[in-house]
Amino acid sequence: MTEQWCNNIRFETMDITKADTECIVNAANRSLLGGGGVDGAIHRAAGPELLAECRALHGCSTGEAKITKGYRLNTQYVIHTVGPIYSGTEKDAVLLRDCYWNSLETARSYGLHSIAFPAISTGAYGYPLEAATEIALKTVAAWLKANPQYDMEVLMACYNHKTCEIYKKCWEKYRS
Ligand code: AR6
Repeated sequence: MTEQWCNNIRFETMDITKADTECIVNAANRSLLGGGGVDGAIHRAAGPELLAECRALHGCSTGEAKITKGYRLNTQYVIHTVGPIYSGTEKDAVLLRDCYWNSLETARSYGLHSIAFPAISTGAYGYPLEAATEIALKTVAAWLKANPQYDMEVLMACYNHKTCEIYKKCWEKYRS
């Protein structure tokens, strides 16, 4: 680990719809037509134009990412990714890793330099928070390390204090 990518990642207890990053990531479902949790909050805040653009995307496979504009959000773009529904198999971790990696790749392909993530799959999809956090942080760190020439700031938008504490604890463990 180098200082470089340590400085590019931060954690905040916040509602991701208030993030001021160039793009935010939505923990969507495969239809991309909205839902509850963070998906519902993003669609409510962005307004109906977001759903209209999502309709034209014809869904998204688990682990993949698709981008739309941000409409009434502060952010320019929303990257929609679909986390795995937790099943307790090894495939879960691979698919969750793909969500983070492919979202970062999408952001880079649009020339974006800041991104906010929610804790993908840890709500309705039932992924245990500690295990999901470890994958999130390791994947983001690996991506930043693999792209040293590309400036990317990553915000982990933790919906509540407990989530934020788990992220910070996991980060400290990973750093040492
Ligand atoms: N800002 C940041 N984090 C949030 C917010 C918010 N406004 N709201 C919830 N969270 P979930 P999933 C956290 O269920 O598990 C939807 O119906 C929440 O505390 O939103 O990937 C989709 O349409 C949790 O830690 O997403 C899918 O059908 C995390 O976001 C399904 O849920 C993810 O919880 C996706 O399930």
